[in-house]
Amino acid sequence: MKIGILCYPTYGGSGIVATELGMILANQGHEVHFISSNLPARLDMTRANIFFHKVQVENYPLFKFPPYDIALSSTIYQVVKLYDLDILHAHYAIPFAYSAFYAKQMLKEDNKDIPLITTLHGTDITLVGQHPSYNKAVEFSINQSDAITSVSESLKQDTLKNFHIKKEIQVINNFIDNKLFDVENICCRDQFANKGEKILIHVSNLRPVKRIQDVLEIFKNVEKSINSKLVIIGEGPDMEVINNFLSDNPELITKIRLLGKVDDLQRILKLADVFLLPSEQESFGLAALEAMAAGVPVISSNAGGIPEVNINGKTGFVADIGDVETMTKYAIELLSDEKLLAEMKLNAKENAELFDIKNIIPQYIALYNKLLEK
Ligand code: GMT
Repeated sequence: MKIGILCYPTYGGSGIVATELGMILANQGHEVHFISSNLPARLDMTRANIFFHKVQVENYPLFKFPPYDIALSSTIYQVVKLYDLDILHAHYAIPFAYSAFYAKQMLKEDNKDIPLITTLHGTDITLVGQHPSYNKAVEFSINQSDAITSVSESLKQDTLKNFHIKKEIQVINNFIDNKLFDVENICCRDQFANKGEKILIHVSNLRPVKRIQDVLEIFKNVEKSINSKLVIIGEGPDMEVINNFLSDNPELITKIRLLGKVDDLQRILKLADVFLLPSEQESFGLAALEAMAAGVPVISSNAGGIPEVNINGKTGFVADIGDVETMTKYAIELLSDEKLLAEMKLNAKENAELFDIKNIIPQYIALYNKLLEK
């Protein structure tokens, strides 16, 4: 198959899922064309069968806002025509499903009908897509897609609640390549924690929905009774929240390590004892799945699709959004009971196997084939 993947190039979950999916499809011999505003962060261009097409946005003095969505639809049109693509797969409704719809209309003038799959990732439905500036256009472009997938059951229900969707939404969960987490732990634990100290970790784009303040408060409470360190990976607007917290709690400065964006996430995750994800909203929680694949139990909120990934009492613990007290209690309980910790580490790893790439990719391929047979 010749597949066009439309996605964000950044470290956000939707871009990562799109990139990993494309690379696996390319490994399997499919020709995969990424269309994005920049080279996707994890895309390995040295692999066979991978193409990248950058959306060029032409500026003009008249434009206050260069029309990206028009440039995107023109790029999709050109790439489909030039490379004779079979299928388009949009990751995130805004603007990909919208621009792909217009590209499809343009292609009809050339007698080319190409099926479009839209995968909903979360914030396109629960946050940005709700805004009156986007709401109707999002609903329209979802309905115009030939197939719709959602990364969790919870997101499917949110979509049905918030929009008038006229088509079936198929849940295809996010996935992980568990093999990548089998790497030997070359990274030294003693670089992050002293002997006998536990390591709590949080990985995110540090946006307000991640509730960084809760991460910090949980750690502050836990640290009072458990010798521990907190590692935070990622960059984003709420770095300011962290800096404010540290200036109010200077005694914790040496206890909290800020690593920014890292390339070898797996190795660092493997050092941790507990992953914290107290998010306000989370359609799936890919970061929690990555932690589990590294054998790290998760203490999370019950937002969106998280409880579908983090099983309360088995792979970690789940509490209400904002319930810092209960999350602290769970963290202390887990970190002070070696037997429970070891058990939950194993359960976390085992549960991550269910979301392994080998179980999920065939679902996308079956969907592509179904659309192509039509
Ligand atoms: O978490 C973010 O803010 C980024 C966002 C994205 O679209 O890149 O993540 C969403 O998609 C991920 C991949 O499907 C999910 O794992 C995240 O839970 C989801 N984020 C939210 O719903 C807030």
